[in-house]
Formats: sequence, C-alpha cells, structure tokens
Amino acid sequence: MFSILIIYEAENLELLITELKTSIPDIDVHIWPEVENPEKIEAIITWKPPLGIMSKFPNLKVIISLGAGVEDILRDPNLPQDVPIVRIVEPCVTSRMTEYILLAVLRFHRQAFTYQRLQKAQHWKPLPISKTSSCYIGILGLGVLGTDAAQKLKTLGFPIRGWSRTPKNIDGIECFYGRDQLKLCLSKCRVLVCLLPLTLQTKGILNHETFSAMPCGSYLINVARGEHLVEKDLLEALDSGQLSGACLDVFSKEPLPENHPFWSHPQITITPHIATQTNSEYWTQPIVDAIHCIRAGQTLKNVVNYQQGY
Ligand code: NDP
Ligand code: OXD
Repeated sequence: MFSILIIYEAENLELLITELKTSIPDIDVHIWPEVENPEKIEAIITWKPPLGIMSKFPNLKVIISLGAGVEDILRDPNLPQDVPIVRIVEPCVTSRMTEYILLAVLRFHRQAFTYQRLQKAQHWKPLPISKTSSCYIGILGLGVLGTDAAQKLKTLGFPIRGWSRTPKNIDGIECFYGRDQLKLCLSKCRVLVCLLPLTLQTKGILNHETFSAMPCGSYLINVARGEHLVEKDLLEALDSGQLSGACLDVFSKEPLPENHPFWSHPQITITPHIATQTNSEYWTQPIVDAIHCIRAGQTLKNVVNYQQGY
C-alpha cells in the first residue's frame, strides 16, 4: 500500500480519487484532516496547505503541488527540506494560460476598450490600426508558461522581449536576465505580462519604477500573483496616463474585497484567478507519474528548488 493525503478544499474530489485508484490499485487515499496514522503518509497532494502541518508526517517522500505557484507550500516554517516538491506542469494548463494572455493582448492592441466606449455612445468612428510589428510585448518570467505565451505571440507577429533570472536563448525572442537588464527589457514594451513566481525577489516588482521604464500609455497584464503588484503604484500610473490600462487575474487578497477601487476602475479588467485552471481532469496523470517515479526511485520531473523559491 502507498498512502497519500490530499489537503485541498474542493467540493468534488471524487473524480480525482477514482482516477488515482484506477491508475495505482494499491493506493490508500486520505483526505485532510482525517488521518489516523500520520506516519503512514508517503505523499501529500495539496494547494495552500495550513501552515505548520508538513512536519507531522515523518515518512513523507514527496509533496505534489496542485498549482504551478508553490509559495503557499514553501511558506511553511516546518517544511522538511529533504522532501521534494513537485509542481503540476501540464500542456492544457499551459495552453489555457496562453489563450488568456492572447485575448488580453489583442483586446489592448485592437482597441477593444475604445470601441466599447464608442458603441455605448453610438458613435461610428473607425480608428487607425497600429502595426503589430511595433507592439513590443515584455514577458517577465520565461518558464513553462512565459515561454509558451512568448512563442504564440511571436507567431502573431508581435516582437517579444522576455526576462528571466538566468540567461536564455529562445529562437526569435529577445532575452534579458537579472535586475541589471530589467529596465532595458522594459524600454520598448507596450504590453507587460507578469508570469513570475512569487518570491522575495519578485514581490512588488510591478511598481512605479517598472511602469516608468515602459513607454507612456502601456498596458499591464498580471496573471502571476497579486503580491507582484504595488496596487497604489498601478492606480497612480493609470491616473497619470503612464499606463493606459491593466488586466488583472490575481490579487493580494482573493476574492477581491467588496468596494476595492479596482472593481469599478474604468481602465482595469478583472477576472477571478481563472487565467488558467488546474482541475482533476489535468491533475491525474502528473500525480500518477510523480508517484510512480518516487516508488521506482527514478528522477522526478518539475521539482521545485527550495533555495530559488520556485
Ligand atoms: P516557472 O517556474 O516555469 O518559470 C518561472 C520563470 O520566472 C523562470 O523563467 C524564472 O527564471 C523566472 N524568474 C524567477 N525568479 C526570477 C527573478 N528573481 N528575476 C527574473 N526572473 C525570475 O513557472 P511557470 O511559468 O510555471 O509559472 C509562473 C507563475 O505563474 C507561477 O509561479 C504562478 O504564480 C503563476 N500562475 C498563475 C496562474 C493563474 O491562473 N493566474 C496559473 C498558473 C500559474 P529562470 O528561467 O532563469 O529560472
Ligand atoms: C497556479 C494557479 O499557480 O492556479 O497553478 O494560480
């Protein structure tokens, strides 16, 4: 028997449990908080676990994150540092994120917001279409999601600038890395997409300085984490015209509190953390693969680096 514990508040875990039991017949599934023998648990599958619980499982061999971002797991001060954390990386999850980014970029590029206003005023007014080849798009984070978005945007003809922690060489993408090259990367970007993990280094990176390094009237798309954004700086940048708008899928506090100024801001588009969705349809295979690897003593894929925080 291989005992796993799912720590996830979702209404419907039935499908996932059935699929796991079909793929791994000798699996024993527990749902938090019902665990009689914590010493039996060998794998934890989770998303936003309660703080401090990870040290309760002395025979834990792997933690599988149901999300791509793992900051809520790494936040646990009692995390056993020798237990690998595997995050779900799945092609459909990646494609959905890219779809969201394409939609947001194209709405800005083809002036959808202006045409909405013109329609409301029943005003027939064709506007010039700006050149796709002049609309530089900056992507902060050239990982699984950032690279896919960069490549798809490139095929539409947008010039792409990407920024990462370590140097990269990606065909057709201008790659920048490290703090020293951030401003240079931003200097031409009419659209900025944030796809960074939330770490001590990236928290608050969408701030006044970043917005000021972009051309006046640029557009922000934040699909990473709410804490990347300094909210006050965004509101100021919109007021001053430095940014012409923002599309936000993630927020420091979710759900976004009632009466938050973002709700009614005419230049802000809000979605409720749905840029992509990981659900049981996509979870089973990566979870099964990770469990097989751990049981067979094989090298795990998509392992989080504790030191880097992602
Ligand atoms: P990856 O780990 O694959 O990629 C992270 C990228 O960020 C890498 O290119 C990395 O650089 C770069 N990076 C990390 N730290 C720094 C830094 N200090 N300076 C510059 N670049 C840095 O992550 P994913 O692409 O899978 O996911 C990115 C994030 O998207 C997740 O962490 C999560 O927060 C968010 N997300 C949001 C979802 C939503 O629905 N809104 C859904 C899924 C994810 P390097 O390549 O050099 O290591
Ligand atoms: C994730 C998310 O990190 O959905 O996977 O935000």
